[in-house]
Amino acid sequence: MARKKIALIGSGNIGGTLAHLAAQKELGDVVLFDIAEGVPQGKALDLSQCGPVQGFDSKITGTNDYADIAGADVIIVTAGVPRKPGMSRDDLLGINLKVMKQVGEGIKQNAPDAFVICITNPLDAMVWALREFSGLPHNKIVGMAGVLDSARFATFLAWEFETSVRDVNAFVLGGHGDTMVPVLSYSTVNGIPVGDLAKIKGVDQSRLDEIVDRTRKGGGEIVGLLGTGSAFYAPAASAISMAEAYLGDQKRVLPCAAHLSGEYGVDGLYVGVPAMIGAGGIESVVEIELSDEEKSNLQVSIDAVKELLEACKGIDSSLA
Ligand code: A3D
Repeated sequence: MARKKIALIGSGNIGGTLAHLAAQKELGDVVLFDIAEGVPQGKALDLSQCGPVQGFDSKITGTNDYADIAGADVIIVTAGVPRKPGMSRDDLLGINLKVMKQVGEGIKQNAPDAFVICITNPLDAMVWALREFSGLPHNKIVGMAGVLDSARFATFLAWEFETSVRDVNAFVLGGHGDTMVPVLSYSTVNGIPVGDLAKIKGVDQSRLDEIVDRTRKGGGEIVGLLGTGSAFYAPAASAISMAEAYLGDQKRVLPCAAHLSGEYGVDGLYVGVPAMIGAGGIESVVEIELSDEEKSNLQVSIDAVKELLEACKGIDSSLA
């Protein structure tokens, strides 16, 4: 059987880490793409030289030509620019929207059968725009945010309860950003609801609220510490778990920005919800019962996503 092909559009911090993880796990051969000349080629060469040390045979190449992504099974998109001081949200939206247009056309022409995972921010709008520009079926394009946000939530809960992260199942819904909805009612430690464990361990509600708040601001905390750039190790690991779910037909239920057509009362938007990923891409969206408070928090998040889409339509009339 031929090796799988993983194309990474954007060879920056996340792109490089994705390439390393994909090669280490031998998910397939890896193509790093970027508009910056030399960067994907240099990273590919460096990463290829990990092979003899780490014992992997994945072939890693770098390119500035979309033709080289032809036949990719999975594409992970991180192309774009981060928000810089003085740049408004709309400025960033305008720049990354143009990037999504180029990337969408590149995918449409060269790898229309791929499963595409978008990471570029603002995530919920960019994944929607990428779908519009590429014309791929909705089930073949998904946004990565929920796996990362849930991992952050799980990390903080494990630290609080002094338990292994492996036993924590934490749940985050909604858009990526301050409006995300960490759902305590579906978060457990080896099946024990977090609320029950908190009572046993004497952790009060205000402490749980602090953990929820830290999760919401998890990306910003890292940006503040790094001084330049944003998180990349955990975002890359999260996207790789989604790629593995697709390539291995694992039928994993993962929180991700999936296209909704009626689920959760939403039509035509990408919103962070639990979805099953298997060989068919996003095979189904799982609609869970939410409390009134969780529902209204999710609605705030959905409204924020809607606002972003309206801004996109104002910038690029072909999306209206
Ligand atoms: P960075 O290291 O700046 O890499 C971005 C790469 O994109 C650079 O190498 C650029 O040269 C390249 N690029 C720019 N324009 C184009 C283009 N038109 N075509 C192809 N490549 C291009 O950033 P990063 O890797 O740290 O982050 C990438 C994106 O992920 C950013 O938008 C971040 O905001 C976003 N991000 C999202 C999450 C989520 O959880 C959703 C988490 C962390 C980062």
